[in-house]
Amino acid sequence: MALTLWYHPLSSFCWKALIALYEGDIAFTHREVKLYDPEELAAYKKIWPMAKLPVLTDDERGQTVPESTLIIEYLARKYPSAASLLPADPDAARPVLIKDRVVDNYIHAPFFGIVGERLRDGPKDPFGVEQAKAAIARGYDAFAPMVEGPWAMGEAFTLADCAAFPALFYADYAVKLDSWPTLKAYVERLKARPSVARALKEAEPVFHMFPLKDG
Ligand SMILES: N[C@@H](CCC(=O)N[C@@H](CS)C(=O)NCC(=O)O)C(=O)O
Repeated sequence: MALTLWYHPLSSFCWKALIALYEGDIAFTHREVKLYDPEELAAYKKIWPMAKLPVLTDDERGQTVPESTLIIEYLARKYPSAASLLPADPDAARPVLIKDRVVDNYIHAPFFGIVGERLRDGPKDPFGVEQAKAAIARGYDAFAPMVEGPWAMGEAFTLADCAAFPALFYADYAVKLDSWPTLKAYVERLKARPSVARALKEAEPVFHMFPLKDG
């Protein structure tokens, strides 16, 4: 098979890429990477020196594509079944990319700060965690009015939705979405989407490893 997704089933950014692959019904090989295994980490760094998941490799075209947003852009450009995830016209693509950036930079990134603090062996940083929670709340405030219809762009399911689901699903463990009812309802709609439900189902066997699962 030409495409391989280097991933981990618990990884939120990998869910983003998986949702896009499932949306486009694109055949690929799952290649799980355990970054906590020194040997796997060393081998993976040869593929992507930043050692972040996911990466998509395309053996037929000789391409290595890191970064979840770029992976989805690649799928949208190369696979007609995924084309609607990111419009070809740059002016039409820009609002999708803006929403993707808002979610990744202002919700997903501060959430990762909280996970990092929880996993760290060194001194704890409750002030940093509170700051990250406040940043997530500001991200929710900014993103909520950007959800235009059933999906972020209205009727079309796009890259912005692929990005939003993992960010909102996981951030909800740090800052409950209850005070943002439109986002909460959006997450429920996303959960019912077959591509999202499939990524969630695949994560079930490893979800016990998620450090914030019990609050
Ligand atoms: N900007 C990257 C972020 C990727 C990322 O942070 N992935 C996490 C997993 S969800 C990771 O690989 N973490 C491992 C580490 O930081 O050591 C993307 O969009 O793909």
